[in-house]
Amino acid sequence: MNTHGTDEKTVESILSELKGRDTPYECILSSMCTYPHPIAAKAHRQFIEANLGDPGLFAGTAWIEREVVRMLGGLYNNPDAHGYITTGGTESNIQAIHAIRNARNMREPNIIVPASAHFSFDKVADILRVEVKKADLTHELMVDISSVEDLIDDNTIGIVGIAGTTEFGQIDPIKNLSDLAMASNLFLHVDAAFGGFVIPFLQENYEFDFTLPGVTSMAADPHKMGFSIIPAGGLLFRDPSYMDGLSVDTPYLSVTAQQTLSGTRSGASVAAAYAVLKHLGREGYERIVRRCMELTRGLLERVREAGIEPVIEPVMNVLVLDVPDVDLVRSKLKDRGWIVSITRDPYALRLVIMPHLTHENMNLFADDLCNIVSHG
Ligand code: 0PR
Repeated sequence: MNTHGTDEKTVESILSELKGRDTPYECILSSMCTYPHPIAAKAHRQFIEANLGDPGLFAGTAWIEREVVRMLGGLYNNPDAHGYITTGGTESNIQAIHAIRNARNMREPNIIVPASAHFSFDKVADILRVEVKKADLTHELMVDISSVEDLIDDNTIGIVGIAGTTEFGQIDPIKNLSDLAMASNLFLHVDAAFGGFVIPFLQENYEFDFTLPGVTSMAADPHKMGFSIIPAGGLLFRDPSYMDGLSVDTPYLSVTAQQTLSGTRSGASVAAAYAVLKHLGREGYERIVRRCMELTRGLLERVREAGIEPVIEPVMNVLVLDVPDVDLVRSKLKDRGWIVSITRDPYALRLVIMPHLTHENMNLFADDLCNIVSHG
């Protein structure tokens, strides 16, 4: 650290120079995050100092968090859901399995996740010392129920379904997983970190939430398609007993127990999530999702004309394309300013069509992609 302070103007100019090195979202087709809604940014600024680690000091912010949990519970058909706003899908997944593990108290517990599960479940295995078994996928890239069934043994405490897989945007058969969980007396966690703010607003209906009696917890992130500010993840449990199992005593705080992973945590993120949920309402999110789906389908139509096919018909705003020589195409797209991603199995080009993308830049992108694939 420098001995003497630096004047404000200089600090600001250093920051602007560094900000200029970041990639603007308009070129990014690889991310599940986006520019936050302006109302979220305003609320964030307003609550910048609020610490939900000591909620008795911030009664208004603590009320907001309960209200966001209530709104999410309503969205996922369980007005009695309990939970809190985490730092994102990773923390939600860790805490969901943490709660399940504590509830079952077994010596060598295991859970079963789809092979398509996000890498946060590898962190779950490492941190919680729960074995994470990976179930096979069908050729539609959904979890294969019979593979999940085969993996269940006496030490299995829970299973996981993904509603909106990271790589393909596919939705696992959550209804079948719920039936299986009920029949086998297992917990079922639904990772809807991405899909939670897409699926309820699609024209098609998918059963993926607390309507299904086997679903015991869910992750759904405001900082992805929720249009809010990083970090903000939603973690919901069917009832309060799961949160109780995460409790530690905090005798000298304004509350005497804490169930969260972090101690000090951002009230600003929670206020931002509240502001954007309240402001957009279901109709607002429907509009955003409809637009992302139109862009996704429009792009698919364009690339199909050039003979490029998707690996699966897109279910949500994630489009995975089967192109020859994925790495070369990816690097040539990068030369033209586009950042795209890949999937592992099959190895293909992955595009996430987030709200920051427009018809104009999708057209430019389609021109570049078709051109690269046709002419190299
Ligand atoms: N569950 C699912 C289904 C996810 O897709 C993700 C992240 C997580 C859990 C973990 O969420 P957090 O990253 O909030 O802890 N999915 C994206 C991914 O790993 C996250 C992401 C976002 C990556 C923006 C890159 C990026 O630029 O691909």
